[in-house]
Amino acid sequence: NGGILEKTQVPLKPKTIDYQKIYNQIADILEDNDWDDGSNGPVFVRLAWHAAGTYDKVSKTGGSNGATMRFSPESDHGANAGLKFARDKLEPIKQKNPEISYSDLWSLAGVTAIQEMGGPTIPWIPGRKDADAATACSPDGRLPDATKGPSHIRDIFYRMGFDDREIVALVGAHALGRCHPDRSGFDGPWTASPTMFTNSFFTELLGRKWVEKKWKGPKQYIDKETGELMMLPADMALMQDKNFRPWVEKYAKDDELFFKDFAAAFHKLLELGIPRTGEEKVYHFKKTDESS
Ligand code: ZEM
Repeated sequence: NGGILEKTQVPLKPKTIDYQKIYNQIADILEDNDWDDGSNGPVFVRLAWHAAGTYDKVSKTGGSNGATMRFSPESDHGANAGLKFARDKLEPIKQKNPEISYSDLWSLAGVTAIQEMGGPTIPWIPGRKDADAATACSPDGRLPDATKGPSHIRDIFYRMGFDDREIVALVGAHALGRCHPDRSGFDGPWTASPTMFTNSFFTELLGRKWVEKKWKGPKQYIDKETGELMMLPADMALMQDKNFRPWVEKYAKDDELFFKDFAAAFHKLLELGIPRTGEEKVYHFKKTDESS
């Protein structure tokens, strides 16, 4: 046929996005923070988690698809207090890379932060689509309440489809960051190295004596020795519950096991509610200190 193809027959090449490049750009702004222990990493992890942790496996609603936290009322849910800071920090990266959805960007920011702070490689799959209106917002009350105990924690995480082992692994992310009185009302970091992803949440939880903090704020614990570290009632529940506690002990002893379980559970969290065929390319990003 002379090799002539009608223009319309030329298959449209889907625009490929260089996600490693966007990962590197996020890595570049992680330390663009001169107050919060010097890192945006922890709040990026919290953003990715709160975007995804609204999933309900029965109604198949919620989850990171849609990036509905951009809209009121979800942006104003008490649990999401302070996350505007993280969304605004990521906005210049969205402007530079308009082809990535907000929902992919937020989940990628969580993965980048964990890896760059020394955590495990988290397999990541793109393809989340942004919702265009607030009608898709998740209802309030789907994220865990820090003042509550084991049965509440199980209600919340079983609704997403996690088991006890995965719950304990996920909360190990509290090695990172801190509580802010103007966000959650609680105060202080869980560990002495809040910008390093380690198993120290578990070693601190088991290794210190925790006493109730005497203050006007919400009930929380501080370590008796220095008073500088904290635990939420929900964190203490992991140590007190007979089915959670064995995992706390295992992760405190074995950081490799924790890294492996955390990577799998965090990947699963970011996939909740995303339509997949099973044919998608899975990305494993290079940490910036390995890519040069
Ligand atoms: Zn958190 N988390 N979280 N969490 N979280 C806070 C901060 C951070 C709970 C919770 O109430 C709170 C998971 C599970 C649970 C992070 C990651 C993950 C804060 C403090 C509270 C109150 C917010 C503030 O004041 O800034 C409860 C009750 C949980 C389950 C029982 C899971 C799962 C996470 C990720 C996998 C991170 C990284 C932070 C630190 C944020 C920052 O800005 O430093």
